[in-house]
Amino acid sequence: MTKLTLPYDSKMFDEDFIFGVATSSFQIEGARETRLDCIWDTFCAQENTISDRSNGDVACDHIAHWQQDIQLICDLGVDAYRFSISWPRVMHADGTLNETGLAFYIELIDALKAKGKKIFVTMYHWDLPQYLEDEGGWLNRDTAYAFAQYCDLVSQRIGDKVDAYTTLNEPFCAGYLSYEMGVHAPGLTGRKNGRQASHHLLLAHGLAMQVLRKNCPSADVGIVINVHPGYALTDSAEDIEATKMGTDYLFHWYIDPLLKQSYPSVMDKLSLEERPDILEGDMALIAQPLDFIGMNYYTRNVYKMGDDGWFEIVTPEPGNLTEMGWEIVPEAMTKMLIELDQQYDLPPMYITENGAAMPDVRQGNRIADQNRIDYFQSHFVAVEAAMEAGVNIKGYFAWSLMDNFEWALGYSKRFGLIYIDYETQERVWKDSAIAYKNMLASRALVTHE
Ligand code: IFM
Repeated sequence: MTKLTLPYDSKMFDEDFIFGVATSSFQIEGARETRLDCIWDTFCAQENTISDRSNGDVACDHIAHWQQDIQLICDLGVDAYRFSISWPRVMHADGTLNETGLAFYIELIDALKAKGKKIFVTMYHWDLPQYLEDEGGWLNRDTAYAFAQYCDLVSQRIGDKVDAYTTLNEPFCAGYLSYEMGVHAPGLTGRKNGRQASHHLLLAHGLAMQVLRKNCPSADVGIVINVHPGYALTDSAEDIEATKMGTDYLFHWYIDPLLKQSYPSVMDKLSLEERPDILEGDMALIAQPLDFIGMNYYTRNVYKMGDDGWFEIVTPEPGNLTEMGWEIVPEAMTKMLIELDQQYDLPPMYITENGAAMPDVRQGNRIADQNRIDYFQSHFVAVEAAMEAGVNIKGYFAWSLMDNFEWALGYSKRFGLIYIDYETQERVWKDSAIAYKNMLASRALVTHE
C-alpha cells in the first residue's frame, strides 16, 4: 500500500490548517421512524428514481452507531467533523422544535467537543421536510423564511458549541439537479423551476446568515458550493461559448450572487418566462459577508455547443475515471482555485468535500483501495499548489467518513474511508483510511518555527 504523504514544509501542515471528514444526515442516519418524512423519502418511494431501489430508512444506522462513529473519527486523528442536521428530525410541522431530535445533535456535538474536535455543521444537505414540499418546496418563497426560522431555533440552542456553520450544501444540486433536471428529489423539471428554486435557496442562505450571526457571534458562518471548472471540447468559438454558458449556468449562478450581488450574463439567454422572480432587495440579502466559503471539488466539466445553441456536457472517455464516471483531473482543481482567487474577492476557503467512489472489494477485513489513495494524494498536491500560489485555503475534508447513501445511485457507489457492510452495519477500515490516519499522525513530526 502506498502512503498518503505531504512534504514536511507543506502549507497543509501549517498549525492552523485543519483536516476533517464529512457526512450528511440523510446519507448516514437511518432511523426514519424517529423523524418526519423528507423529500428524499418520497422520491425513493417512486419508480425509477434510485438505481438500486434503495432508500434512507436505515442507511448506516448512524443514529444507533453514533458513538462508534465518533470513535472512528477520533481514531483517524482528524481535527474536524463536518455533518448536517436533519431538518425533519429537529422540527415539527407546526414550526416548533422537536426536542428529542435536537437532543441527538446536542449529545453528538458535546461528545465531539469532549474529544477536542472542531464541529462544522451544515444546516441543509437536501432533506427538506415533505410538509414544506407539499406547499411548493423551494419553489415557494416562504420556504426560505421557514429555513431561517429553523436555523434560528436550532442555533439558539447549539449556538457557539459549533465552530462553523454552513447554511446550505451545494445549492446547485438542491436547485438544479432537484427542480430542473429531475434527477434528485423532488424530481421536478424545467428551467423556470430550477432557476426559481435556486434563487429561493440563495435567499434562504442570506436570511439564515443573519440569524446565525446574531445567535452565534463566535462561530464562523458560510456556505458550501460545488466547484465545476469548465473546459471546451475543442478550440472552436462555439465550444468556447458553450463552456462560458455552461460554467455560468451551473457554477457562477451560485457564486456570483454571493460575492457580486448579481446573476451571470447567461440570464440574458433565458426567456422572460424562464427567469426567476427576484424581489427588490433580494440580491443584497443574499450577498451577506461570509466568514468562509466551502468548495466541493470532484471533477471538471467538458462542454460543447449543442444543436439548439445551448451547452452540452460531454461524457468523459473511459479510462481515468472514478466509479461515478467522473474524470480524475486534480490539476483542474488547482487552476480553478487560482482563477477564483483572481476573479472574486474571496473569503478564506475550505475544501469541504473531495474524494472518490471506487469499486471497493472486501477481502476478509481488508479493502485495498489504492485507487482512492492515489486520488487523495493527487488532490493534496493540487490543494498544496493552489496554496503555494497564494490561495487562502484553511482546511480539507475528505468525502466521506464512511460509505453511505449516494442519492440517486443508492448504495451502489462507495465514497467512504470506512467500508460499511450494510447487512451487518459493520465498519471496516479501508487502506485509504489507514493512509489518511498515518498522514495525519505524521504531522506530529513537523516542527513549526
Ligand atoms: O455524496 C455527495 C454529497 O452528498 C454532496 N457532494 C457530492 C457527494 C458525492 O456525490
